[in-house]
Amino acid sequence: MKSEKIWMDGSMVEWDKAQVHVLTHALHYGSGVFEGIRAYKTDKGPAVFRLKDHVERLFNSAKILRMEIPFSREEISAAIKNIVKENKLESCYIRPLVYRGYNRLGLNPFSCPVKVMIAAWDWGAYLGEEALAKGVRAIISSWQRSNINTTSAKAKICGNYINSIFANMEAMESGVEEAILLDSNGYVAEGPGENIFWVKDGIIFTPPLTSVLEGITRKTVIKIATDMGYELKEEFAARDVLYLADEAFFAGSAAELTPIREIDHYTIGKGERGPISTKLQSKLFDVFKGKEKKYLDWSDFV
Ligand code: PPE
Repeated sequence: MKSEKIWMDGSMVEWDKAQVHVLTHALHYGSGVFEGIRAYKTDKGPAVFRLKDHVERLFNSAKILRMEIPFSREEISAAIKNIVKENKLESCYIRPLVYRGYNRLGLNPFSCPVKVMIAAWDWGAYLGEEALAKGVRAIISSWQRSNINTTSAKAKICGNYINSIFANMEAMESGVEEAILLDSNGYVAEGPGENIFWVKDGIIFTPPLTSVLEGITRKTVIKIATDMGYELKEEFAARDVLYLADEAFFAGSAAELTPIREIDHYTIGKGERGPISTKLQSKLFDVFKGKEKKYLDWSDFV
């Protein structure tokens, strides 16, 4: 994982020189917020998918963590496009991070400067190339999604991801590709870095936003599925609803649309990418790649 330049606080820095002090507040306490965005190769060059929505969520996350970003939305958007251009990437993953830098330690973050960095690199399929076609195996994590009064699910806060990392490590140690977290009431919440959907009798379901990240891919799937004529419901569900689902899939910027073929050793549907997942995935990739006129507003050409 490497490209040439990283944008740091307004300037382009050589990849290897993009470093911070070891007493950076965010390194000790997770006091930062981030985004994960993809740019796709199109006929008209790389296009950043739903840039405006990602930048808006970055500013909302920063607001929740009481950080004033020292750049405007326009400046951050321009920097995101620039980092793709500067690294000559055709398609890539983009990672903006806003974090409390170095001044003094102690929990009070307010004296630490708010720093911003944006990196971009070539990142293939999140859960492996095969995963997109064949689906992944998952387990219900023994770690539960952080309670809504433990941290903010609306904000993509660095520190939140320890919860996700516990779930990820458990999945890795269990020999499966991904975890599914339940919320503190016991209902299905999301993956460590993805929202979750399932299909039963032709209807598509996803949990309400209470304790999960308001995913931009989730929003996209809901819109295109509805436009395709599918019925889509937001519902709290127990784990056994997933076991008996006809299909299930993860959705996220990194994970795109990854089918789930097995959960806790229960085969989901036929144990392969299901028919509705296939249709949605194919449509979604067309939309990502700017091939669907109707949704071209979502593509921001570099
Ligand atoms: N839930 C969580 C907890 C989450 O981290 C993500 C994104 C989503 C849902 C889906 O959101 P969206 O990307 O807006 O559709 N996870 C990011 C980080 C993954 C990582 O491993 O790093 C991502 O997909 O970029």
